[in-house]
Amino acid sequence: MTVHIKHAEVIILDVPTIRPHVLSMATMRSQTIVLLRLRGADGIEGIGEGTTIGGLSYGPESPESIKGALETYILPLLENHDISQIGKVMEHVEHHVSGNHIAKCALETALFDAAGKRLGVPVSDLIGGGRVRDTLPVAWTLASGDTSRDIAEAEAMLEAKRHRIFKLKIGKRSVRDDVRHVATIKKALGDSASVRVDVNQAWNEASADLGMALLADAGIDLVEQPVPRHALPAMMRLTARHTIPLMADEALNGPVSAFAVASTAGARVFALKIAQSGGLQAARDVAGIAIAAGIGLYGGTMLEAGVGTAASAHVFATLQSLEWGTELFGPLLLTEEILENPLQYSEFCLSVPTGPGLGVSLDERAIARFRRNNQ
Ligand code: MUC
Ligand code: MG
Repeated sequence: MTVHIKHAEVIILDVPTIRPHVLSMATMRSQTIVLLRLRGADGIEGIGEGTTIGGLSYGPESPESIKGALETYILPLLENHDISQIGKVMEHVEHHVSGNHIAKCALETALFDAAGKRLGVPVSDLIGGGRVRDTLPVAWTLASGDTSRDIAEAEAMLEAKRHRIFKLKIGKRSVRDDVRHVATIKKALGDSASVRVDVNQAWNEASADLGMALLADAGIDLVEQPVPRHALPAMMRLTARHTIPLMADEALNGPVSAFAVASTAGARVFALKIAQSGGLQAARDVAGIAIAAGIGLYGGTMLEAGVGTAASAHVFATLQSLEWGTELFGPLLLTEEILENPLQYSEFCLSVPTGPGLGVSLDERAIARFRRNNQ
């Protein structure tokens, strides 16, 4: 059956965070979520999310550009197309729109959600060979900007059995000050937790050399994107010089960049993100390159709310190897839930939803409450 679009709407929500989230390039006090609601002529609605971090400070797309790209360029391309044919639609969009990976991810998520609902199966059944796991280990980011507050937060998470992997955001202070902060936290938590850092591109190669050596001595397990995204030669040299694994994040923007990093041995681990990759299928292609190259996988986030988090979970559930776990905690950083039934976190893991499509539905009252004025 051919399905045409009946109605499409792009909504921007601003939802406060439970505490300031301090990254090297921005301090978040709220998260801006872009939702796409796509209704077909068969009455089935697919929902997608395209979310970034810190306005334009993380990457080249902003919430406003994601909304604009969808409304002005991408959605008009779908007119007269059969939106149940996800591969064909995405190929058509790719042909006419370059870049804009987060906007494309929002679209593909909505198409997969609708397709799953139409077929009565979860999105994970439509990707790769289907799911190989029902739960995903979830890390928590300690980024309050204060060492003792971070330790108290981590201890509470361990006690509640919510997280035992902690990612620390560094790169704002001097390398030695940052390492002191990280080492103090690792010492307090001991072997009960895996402690990792994300530098969000803040170091040059010399700082990264110093930082990685000191972090390895402090018992840290992983260093994420220490140098700028385009510094592939530096990533290659750092990976070769240090036993502490370097994880690529911002350097990965879909399969072509993943191949560039893999073929230059620029990382030992990939942070896999559906938004940064340009969609669910592209993320799976990035994972395929990592697996072929012997690179470890970690399920990353753009701190999406429930929709994007569920979409990521469906993809990550299909991966045979996910040895570094995931960081799908986005909804837990927000003061309010936007789903009717929140995603379930227990025993240090997220349960991958089992209902048709993404297996989530929006809480309309929350959407009305957090919707940006005039959007
Ligand atoms: C990033 O750079 O990985 C993921 C977790 C978090 O706290 O920030 C993000 C973005
Ligand atoms: Mg990162």
